[in-house]
Amino acid sequence: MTSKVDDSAQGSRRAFLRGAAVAGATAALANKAVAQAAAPAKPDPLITDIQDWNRTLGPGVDAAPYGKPSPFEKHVVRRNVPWLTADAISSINFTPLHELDGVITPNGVCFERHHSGVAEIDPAKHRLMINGLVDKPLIFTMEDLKRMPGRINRPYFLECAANGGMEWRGAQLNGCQFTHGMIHNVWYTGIPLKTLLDEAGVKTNGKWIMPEGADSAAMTRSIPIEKAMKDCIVAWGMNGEALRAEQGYPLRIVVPGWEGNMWVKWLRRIEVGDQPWHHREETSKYTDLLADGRSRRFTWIMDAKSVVTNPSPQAPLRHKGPNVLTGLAWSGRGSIRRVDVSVDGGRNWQTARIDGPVSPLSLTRFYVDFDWDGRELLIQSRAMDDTGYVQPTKDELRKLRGTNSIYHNNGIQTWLVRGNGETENVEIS
Ligand SMILES: Nc1nc2c(c(=O)[nH]1)N[C@H]1C(S)=C(S)[C@@H](COP(=O)(O)O)O[C@H]1N2
Ligand SMILES: [Mo]
Repeated sequence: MTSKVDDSAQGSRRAFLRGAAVAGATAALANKAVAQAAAPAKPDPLITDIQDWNRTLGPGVDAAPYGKPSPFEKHVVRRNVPWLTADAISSINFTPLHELDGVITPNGVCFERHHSGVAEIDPAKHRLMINGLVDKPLIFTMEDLKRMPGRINRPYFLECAANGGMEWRGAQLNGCQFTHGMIHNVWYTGIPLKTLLDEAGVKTNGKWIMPEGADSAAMTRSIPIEKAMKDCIVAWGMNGEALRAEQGYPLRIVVPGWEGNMWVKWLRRIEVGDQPWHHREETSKYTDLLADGRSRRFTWIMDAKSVVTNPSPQAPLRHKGPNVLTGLAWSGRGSIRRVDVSVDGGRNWQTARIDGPVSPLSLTRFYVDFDWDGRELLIQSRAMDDTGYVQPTKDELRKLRGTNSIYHNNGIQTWLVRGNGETENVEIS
């Protein structure tokens, strides 16, 4: 069920290909994939014989008061890259993008990033304080927040700024789970931050906010007041239920379209100030070191990006004939307007079919239906958002930013599909 690269990201094969070296991969995808994918009916014991599950009683409703995935779906799990973080507490794992479909990330497989592990907080003892440059400092209980008029629900992606960071200098990790899996897309339930700030009354010199976490990292970031007032949410719900502990239970701040680090979990305090605080996470970390030694700072917005999730190294092509290629696209600046796909390393492009909701600052699902004749493919996808921004190649990105950075890599990904269907992370130069 799983491929050989599925359980580990250790394989650090680097493959650099010249576009011209892949013979014959110039044809566009044949878009006539509705030919028969199933075998013609012939005697098959799995359809003619009665199976065990067909004749015995199964467990009743008391077996699982809170449901879990089928035991046959054990491979659909978050995974980590062993060499990436030194210990399990300051840690990161990755969403299994190649095992998912649609646009919503199920709560149990949302990637996690913790700087000092998961805080366990009794919601009855949790408080949110708003202080600093406000007329009236306030302290909210969880119950205060939950009964507040003006509650909203919104779907947003959260992408860590370091997503793809290991790929800045070349193709490295074999699987979109590892190259692109520091992202999840969730429906949040909560109260607009503006509602709380208005209740506290932000003073005219209040220009920045600083959310603070109740974990032992006490994560803090500076956010401009315009963003706080525009669309930030103080959220207690994800995908219809309470936040998972890993995602900040009982409360986190949602900062749509902006880098994941700012989405403080276990949110306990929001201070209003007249300037940014210049804390660790916006000075030594989450700044983009350029080739000349200068750093870009306050690079909050996640630019448009996409990835083909199937086929990909953990999900090789298994059959010739009709197939469906699929992937995800997103932009921190707005909605995805179009996704193009190439199978010949970027020489020819065709527009993918977008299916499902296209919601701003949220993942968008795309498909290309195609017939695979067994030839080698160099698969790429390129997202365009409604500001007209087009996802750059990795080389274009490196020309601007050099190779020192680990953050904000939104370059085009290439997968090499070999004749036997095995798929590898490569780069074309
Ligand atoms: N309190 C707190 N908030 C935090 C962090 C943390 O370590 N502590 N990590 C940040 C980082 S770097 C990211 S990318 C996101 C990850 O959110 P997730 O664990 O829901 O995927 O949370 C952010 N918020
Ligand atoms: Mo992050």
